[in-house]
Amino acid sequence: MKKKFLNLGKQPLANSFLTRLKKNEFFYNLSVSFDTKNFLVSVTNPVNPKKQYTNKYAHRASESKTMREAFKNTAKKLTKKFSPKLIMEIGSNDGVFIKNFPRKKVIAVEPCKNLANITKKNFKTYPNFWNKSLAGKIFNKNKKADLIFSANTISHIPNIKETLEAIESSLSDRGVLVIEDPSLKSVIKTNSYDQFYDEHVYVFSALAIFEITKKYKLKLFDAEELENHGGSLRYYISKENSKYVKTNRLNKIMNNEKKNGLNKYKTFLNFAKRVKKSKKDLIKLLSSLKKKNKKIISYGATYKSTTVFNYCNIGTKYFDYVTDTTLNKQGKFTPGKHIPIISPEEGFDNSVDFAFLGAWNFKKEIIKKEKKFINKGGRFITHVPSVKILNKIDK
Ligand code: JHZ
Repeated sequence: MKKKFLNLGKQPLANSFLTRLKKNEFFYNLSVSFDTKNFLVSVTNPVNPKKQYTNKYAHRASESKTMREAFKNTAKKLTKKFSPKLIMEIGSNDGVFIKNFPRKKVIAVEPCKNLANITKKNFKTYPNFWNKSLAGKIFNKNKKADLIFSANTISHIPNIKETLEAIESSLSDRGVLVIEDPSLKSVIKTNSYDQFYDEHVYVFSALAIFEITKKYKLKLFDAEELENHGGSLRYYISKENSKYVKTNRLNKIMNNEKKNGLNKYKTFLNFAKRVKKSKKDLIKLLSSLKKKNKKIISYGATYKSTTVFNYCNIGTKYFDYVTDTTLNKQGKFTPGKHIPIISPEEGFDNSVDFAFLGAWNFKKEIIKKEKKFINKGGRFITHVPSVKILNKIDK
């Protein structure tokens, strides 16, 4: 049974960066539920994917050095581990993962046409949503995938039943599905409620993935904790009759999730209380800095920030602007709260006193890069795991 535990209010689409301010912006009600039967945590009423994954999709996975390196290492590791002859990526974005493989071995699936256009120059790319009909078009009896990879995508597809059925029918007998998504344990532990937005239909745990894959002739046999995006899990899934057996590493992760109460509704109710406190604390801190006439900006026009800004109702009253390195976000306005987005070259200068870490998941990379700002007395603000001004030596 699905039980609601968190209400994040009226939200725009996290990706709907505006070129000009329009009156009829789309909003939906963002609430999050826990399924007591299969432990799945999901957005209660998901938005239609056709509204989200358009030819104007903003996120470029290649934008951070951290992720470019992470995908390169993952490609190496999976090649060594599974020697795949045919690889498919679901949600290939700008090709940051597949570019590490010989082009003949790769099939890319990417519904956002602007992104599919990037990879189609070098890789067989299907500019479609992943579903059974597409799986039938790509694969047949003699052609199956040995490796299906999907990072930060399976959690984005509302119809998990069809997604997994289509994957099961596309895997070779020795084939492995490897997926990566932000981990529920990290979200709960670090109070990063901004991992909930329209695209993050699910925030998975190993407990939930174990239950759900079982239903569709698949088997979760291993998992691995990752630092990506503030704490993610990589899941290794095979056909139910494969040679793979459940690893100790997976058992440990699942036991640890139970210890952290990820199978109990009460855990999520407590989390919701902490989220309310985080909102209060952030408004209090920003207000006090504004009273002292400090200039505050936000660093990284993330989708996550859309949740924070709209849930906390904070906009241009506090932030002069947001800086972001992504070209197609610059010159636009943030969804819902309409804060202007400009390039760091233009906006991250000596006039800035405080920068809110919208991209807190790249805190290490950013702090390393912005030493000059910190040495000159500038300070970063974060809300993860709790609202605070980072001191000079915070890492
Ligand atoms: P980023 C997106 O989430 C959306 P977001 C998506 N739904 C998802 O699941 C995750 O990615 C994986 C900028 N930046 O991707 C670049 C700087 O400006 O971590 C990006 O716009 N300077 C697919 O949007 C943003 O920050 C920098 O130095 O919540 C990071 O966005 C760095 C490192 C980044 O999260």
